[in-house]
Amino acid sequence: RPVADDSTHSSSSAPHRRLTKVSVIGAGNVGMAIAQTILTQNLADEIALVDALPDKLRGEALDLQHAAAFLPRVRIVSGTDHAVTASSDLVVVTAGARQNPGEARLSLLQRNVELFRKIVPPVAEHSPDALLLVVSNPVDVLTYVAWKLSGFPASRVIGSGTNLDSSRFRFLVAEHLDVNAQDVQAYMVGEHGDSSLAIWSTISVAGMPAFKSLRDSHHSFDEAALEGIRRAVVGGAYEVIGLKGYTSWAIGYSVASLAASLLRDQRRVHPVSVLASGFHGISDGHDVFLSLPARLGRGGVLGVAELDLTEVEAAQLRRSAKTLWENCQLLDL
Ligand code: 6V0
Repeated sequence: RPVADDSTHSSSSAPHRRLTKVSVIGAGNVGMAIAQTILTQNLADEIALVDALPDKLRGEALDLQHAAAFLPRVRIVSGTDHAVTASSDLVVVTAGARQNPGEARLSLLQRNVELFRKIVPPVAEHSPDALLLVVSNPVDVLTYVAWKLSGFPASRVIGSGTNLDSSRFRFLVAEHLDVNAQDVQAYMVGEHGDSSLAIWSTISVAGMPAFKSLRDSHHSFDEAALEGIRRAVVGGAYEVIGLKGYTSWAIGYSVASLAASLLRDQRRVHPVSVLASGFHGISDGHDVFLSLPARLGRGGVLGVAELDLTEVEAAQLRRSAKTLWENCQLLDL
């Protein structure tokens, strides 16, 4: 791929912009929503798709290519071999085994570990400088697995974590207050899913800390409303899966927003799954990944913000970290 030239060029040999390549592993509902959002937001010059099912993969790739007349010029390649991902800047992993009826969570997890064993080492070998973004569930444990299997520094291995939960949180707070969700700051942190933590003190609207004044002045912003919002955030994914069978659009936009911050060095803060040992009293010896607000740029995780948590919130975070760490210890890695 062309690399930016030095400054000695003439006008007839203008330097090429370095091309950006994003690979998506797993061309299922989630992988394709991510690919199409990245495509329409013009975040990549080349998109590589990998799946284990060759016909479905070729169908998805062709379907996207047929939209070429309506989109920025993007090269779309696909293959069952990870060689198509070579020299990626960002690799998004969405491949995952589905839970069999009656199957224990740990057994599903171990099957996904076996899947990651086939995916992560070749991906890391083909793109040794890439950023690795894990979306497959359980995302926090699988981000740890991807970190171990890739040999990458922790700053380049990120789980999509509670970025999506936080977006649902912002949407529900915005609905409640009748404002635009883009003006609402509100973080969910911790484990993605059932035990994720809503940090009420982080709510601000248009930069104004909102929680205390809302509680003082807004009679409908009481305990019941808070619990209703938290439960709606946590139950959001189950509701969508119950209604349409899977979730796709929101995770597509959520991951595209992470891709934009990473690839364009935006240094925006996102709640994503990062190596959390040492934060909020999480034991230094426990290498767990869970979501904390992290500043993302071209180098990956550039910094992690220390939240001003209450003791109850910090204790909840440590409990999640302990459970995640125990799960990681049970894995045959
Ligand atoms: P899906 O539609 O079953 O897609 C999974 C795809 O992975 C399929 O096309 C498979 O063929 C493919 N696949 C299986 N094995 C391999 C392999 N070895 N190499 C390459 N591809 C392979 O599932 P869906 O797209 O709905 O979900 C994917 C994953 O994302 C699941 O683990 C979900 O639980 C997870 N999600 C995570 C979210 C988050 O916020 N982190 C949100 C939504 C879904």
